[in-house]
Amino acid sequence: MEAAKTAAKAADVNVLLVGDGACGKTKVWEWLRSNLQAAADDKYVPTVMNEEPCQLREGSETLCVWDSAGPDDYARLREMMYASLRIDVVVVCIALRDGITPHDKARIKVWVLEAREARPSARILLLGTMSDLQPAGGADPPTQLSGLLDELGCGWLEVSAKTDQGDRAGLVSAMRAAGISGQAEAVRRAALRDAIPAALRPIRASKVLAATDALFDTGLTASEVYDALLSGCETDDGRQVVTGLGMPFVQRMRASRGMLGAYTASVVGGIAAGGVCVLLLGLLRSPERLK
Ligand SMILES: Nc1nc2c(ncn2[C@@H]2O[C@H](COP(=O)(O)OP(=O)(O)OP(=O)(O)O)[C@@H](O)[C@H]2O)c(=O)[nH]1
Ligand SMILES: [Mg+2]
Repeated sequence: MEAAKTAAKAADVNVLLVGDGACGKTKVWEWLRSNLQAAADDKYVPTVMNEEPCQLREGSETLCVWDSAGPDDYARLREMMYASLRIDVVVVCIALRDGITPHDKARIKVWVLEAREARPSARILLLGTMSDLQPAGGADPPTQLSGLLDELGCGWLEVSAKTDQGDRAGLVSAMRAAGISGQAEAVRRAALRDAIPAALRPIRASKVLAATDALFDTGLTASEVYDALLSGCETDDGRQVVTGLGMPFVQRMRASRGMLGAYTASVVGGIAAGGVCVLLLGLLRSPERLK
């Protein structure tokens, strides 16, 4: 894994291919590195750990594309890859051999959720594989998936590694663009979060309210707003100002990574430490921001 980590560190953009077992990830990976013979070979060898990067150059950037194992049993292995390879872009692969089925839509959501949990800063692309096996007739995949693509904010591309069909250059350029824009967004979010602690001094309810509004207006998620406010509400003598954030926020916390427990603990801990309680009525005023 050390060699893989070194390659990932040197790359400008790291891309991870994910998707169900036998959906064609490894063949896409071979196709991307122009190993057309391996891509066209019908032999199926399930992947467990493929530490070899597919290195590509796009403009002045280098990309590393990493293959992964599809079955659920390998979730922990993928989790490790997301973090240690510093994944910027996740390509969720869906085999088009039966067109797009309701099962495919459910599985896409599962893969997107896994990616967002493991690597919240990564951008996501959806890739239809095995386009040579796509049944004739019926709506095309982007039309069938249009609602889902809007909901997930993902782009769509399709290829056949076996028959060398699909826009390889377009895929590489989409991966690069997604990686670069995701990194810029991560830097912007980190700068915003860092700016909040200073902006809250001295801590007043009106300032906390204004900071909350400003953070939501810039598109940070509820948990990022929460983290920024809590770090900004630490007083110089180490006491935490308790932020009573309103029910919509708490509900959102429950949905996002079990943060309700952390929230409750900080409220209780803050009260025990003699902190000041600030009730953020602004969040009750506009719960639609929490969606
Ligand atoms: N017809 C056709 N078959 C394909 C294509 N891509 C992959 N296959 C076949 O599908 C099977 C699985 O492909 P893999 O690329 O190994 O699948 P995978 O997603 O890497 O599977 P895991 O490593 O188990 O997660 C192989 O038998 C491939 O030959 C394609 O574009 N067209
Ligand atoms: Mg594989």
